[in-house]
Amino acid sequence: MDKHKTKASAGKISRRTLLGGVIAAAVLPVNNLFASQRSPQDFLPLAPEDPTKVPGQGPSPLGKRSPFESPVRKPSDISSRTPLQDMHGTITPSDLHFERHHAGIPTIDPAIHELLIHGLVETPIKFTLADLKKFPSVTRICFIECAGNFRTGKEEMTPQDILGLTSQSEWTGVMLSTLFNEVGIDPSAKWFLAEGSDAAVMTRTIPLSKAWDDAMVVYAQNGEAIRPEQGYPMRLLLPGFEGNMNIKWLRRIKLSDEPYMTREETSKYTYPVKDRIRMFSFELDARSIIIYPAYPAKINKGYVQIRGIAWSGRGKVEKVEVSTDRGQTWQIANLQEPVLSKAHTYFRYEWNWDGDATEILSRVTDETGYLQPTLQQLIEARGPDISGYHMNPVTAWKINKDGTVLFKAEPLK
Ligand SMILES: Nc1nc2c(c(=O)[nH]1)N[C@H]1C(S)=C(S)[C@@H](COP(=O)(O)O)O[C@H]1N2
Ligand SMILES: [Mo]
Repeated sequence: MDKHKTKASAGKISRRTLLGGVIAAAVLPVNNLFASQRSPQDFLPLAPEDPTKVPGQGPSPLGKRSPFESPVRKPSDISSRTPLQDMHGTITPSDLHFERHHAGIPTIDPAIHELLIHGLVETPIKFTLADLKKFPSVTRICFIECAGNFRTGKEEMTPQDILGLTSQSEWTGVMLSTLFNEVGIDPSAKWFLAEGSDAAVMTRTIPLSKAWDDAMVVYAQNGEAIRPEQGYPMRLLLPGFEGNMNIKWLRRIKLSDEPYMTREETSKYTYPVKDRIRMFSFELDARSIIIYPAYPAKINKGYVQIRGIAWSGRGKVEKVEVSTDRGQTWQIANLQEPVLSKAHTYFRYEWNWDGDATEILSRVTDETGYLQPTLQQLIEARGPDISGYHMNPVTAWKINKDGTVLFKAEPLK
């Protein structure tokens, strides 16, 4: 009796165990088949040895990255930085666009959001998102960059750490001039105030000339609605101007005959103004950075493709030069076409590394003839008033004999 019972329960247990095993195998056939390939600290799903033998995942409503790729922004409490070192082109994937905001990301219902344009106008008008979409739309590619985009201080810094507050998208919306023609601008108007609807209620005054030139109110980014981080449902886009002026979650524009000198314009915390004169232009100066090889990459003797991005807030990149001998001699890098105005431009330079320790650098000249300065030149030009804003120095990477790469972290003073 006892024996029989034991046999029966043993049988049951083994059937259940078998069943469990079958279910597990059905759910995770790839894992079970190739479990031996898994390295202990590797959390990636396992790839079959021969993908032609295992049917893949079917269609899904939303795509995602390969599990083997994980580019990420680097967040702090006030911003998150774009992984420039992972960019193989000039459009920043929308979910990797840097973000900088002063009071978090508001949740805005596009059905009730309105943009009011008033002040020195003939007819003040409130525009809903649907109203904006009725106007002729325009699409352009340009970068947005924070005027405080530069960090130095230690050798173990990536392009993301040094310069990750710049990103590029394809933006779609309405020319601001179209909206200004709609409301009718008073001839005495010279400036306009732009205000966001986040808890920071960010405001900046912008010269009216920018509206007649290339300013836009955009509602789409890289082919879809603008991301909440970038100002959903609408933001001001001022190609080439300080990121700070590109007001997100835009709710109000007020035309005036003089600048408002808002906190964002006057406080030392943001953009130093002396005797009501700004220390910097609204446009961001030309700059460039090598994104490969860069810390923490390791290179081998022989062929290395140096890659980087260059841009200017004043127009097109005219040329990028690369030095592989600590800045003694400079060679012309290849620019990826098309080179667009006020846009990140990809450059490449084919290098044959002889295995000796050296430093590699890039410098850009824009179409105005402006040449990217060295940190020393910036410090000399600005003197003791040097601040963290509009810092666009030539940056260098140190190549060690063992192929490791470190940032040449020059001190600011
Ligand atoms: N309403 C609003 N607009 C804003 C800000 C903000 O805090 N609130 N930050 C500004 C700053 S300092 C920068 S650099 C850019 C950053 O744009 P992004 O987050 O889309 O990259 O938005 C600007 N526009
Ligand atoms: Mo900024």
